[in-house]
Amino acid sequence: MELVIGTKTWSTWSLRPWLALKRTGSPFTETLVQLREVETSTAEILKHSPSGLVPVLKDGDLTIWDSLAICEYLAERFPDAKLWPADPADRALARAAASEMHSGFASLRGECPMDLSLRTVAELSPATQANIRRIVELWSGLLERSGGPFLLGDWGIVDAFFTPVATRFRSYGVHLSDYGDAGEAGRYAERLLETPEFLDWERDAVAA
Ligand SMILES: N[C@@H](CCC(=O)N[C@@H](CS)C(=O)NCC(=O)O)C(=O)O
Repeated sequence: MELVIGTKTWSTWSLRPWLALKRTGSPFTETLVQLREVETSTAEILKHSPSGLVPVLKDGDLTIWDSLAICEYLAERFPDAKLWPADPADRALARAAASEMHSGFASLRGECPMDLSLRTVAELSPATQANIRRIVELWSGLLERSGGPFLLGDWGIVDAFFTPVATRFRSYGVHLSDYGDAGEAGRYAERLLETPEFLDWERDAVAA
């Protein structure tokens, strides 16, 4: 299997399936495309990706070009990794939360792009503040239901989807207690940044 990803400091969409694939324990080839290189990025990505975007997973003849579709494929290909919860209701909630991240929170994504090397305190727009309040509400509700430590109990794809959000909160000095968090959401964000898989990704990003 080959996973084509973008620059580790910035590529949130690449981080998600990379974490999931690492979790499976299956060996894979990682192909890194440097993003934001005006002369080369687009052409390099198009060598691998019909959509012109990374990440892309290649498995034999198969090419999958979207982060959520890649994660779904990994969950089916590696059932022992339990990347989605076993319980149907929990699985539906995990999918709803991951999908909300995949298609939503545009203001937060636009205003606070992932940059693992950045530490600042940002003035956030009302729309971004509303996104953060919704994330706190979502995380708190799921953590209360599951009892943690991750959103639906054990770490899974839904947690991979929110890991870039946790890096944004750290980079932009966001304190979740200012957005309705009684403590659990903030502790969850810290937990996401302490998984061995994320620490490996971050080490590679810093070394690059
Ligand atoms: N919906 C896609 C979004 C992928 C995406 O936007 N990828 C960005 C990098 S994080 C990209 O390839 N941008 C092209 C570029 O920067 O040249 C997914 O979930 O995989």
